[in-house]
Amino acid sequence: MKKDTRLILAMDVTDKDAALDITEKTAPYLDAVKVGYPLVLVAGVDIISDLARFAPVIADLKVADIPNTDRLILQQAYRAGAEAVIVHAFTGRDSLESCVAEAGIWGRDVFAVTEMSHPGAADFMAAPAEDMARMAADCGVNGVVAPATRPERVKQIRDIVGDLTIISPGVGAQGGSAGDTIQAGADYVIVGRSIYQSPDPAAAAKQIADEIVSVP
Ligand code: NUP
Repeated sequence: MKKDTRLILAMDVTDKDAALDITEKTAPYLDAVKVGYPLVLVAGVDIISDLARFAPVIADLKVADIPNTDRLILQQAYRAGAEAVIVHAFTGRDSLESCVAEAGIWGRDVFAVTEMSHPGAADFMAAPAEDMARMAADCGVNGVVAPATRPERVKQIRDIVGDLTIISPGVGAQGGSAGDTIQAGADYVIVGRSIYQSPDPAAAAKQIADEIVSVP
């Protein structure tokens, strides 16, 4: 994945034509586009290759199953053209190792979620997040997903994962700031609603990309 604008669009629009249109218009400001269940369930898995015409695709499937099922899911995502797949770390080492092995076969990436960005993540995920980040790094994932809503956690997770890639959702609609998140050590921010719900998504994406560039 190139590291140019450091902006990843979360494409959760549930109308296929609108999703493709917005992705095309914002593509000059993106390093990747992330697609998850809302759009895949509407448009089918082929939406991955459709979006890949505009930017590398991260399949946010938050894979969380036994090792064999995880492997089968990742296979389908990579076969469809995903550059990377997001998986959950909480399922443990064997599941994560299975994902890393499958990614290796395809020469693609896998990112592990260690702590989510919404308030409810504090209920169960925050306490073991550092252990999960350590394990994920140890398993050989390419990177982790860390919350832009808590830049101090991004900083702590950066200390744990060293130079692995950190991608951070939670900017804009969830209250996080792109600049603060990049400053805290994230490589990329993931932004959805603040871009795709804007009357001018390209201008919104450009504004965030400009904010990122201006981080010292
Ligand atoms: O911890 C996470 N928080 C989060 O928001 C992990 C995620 N993968 N996401 C996803 O990022 C979420 O599912 C959505 O696709 C995107 C954020 O979108 P928005 O809040 O900017 O609209």
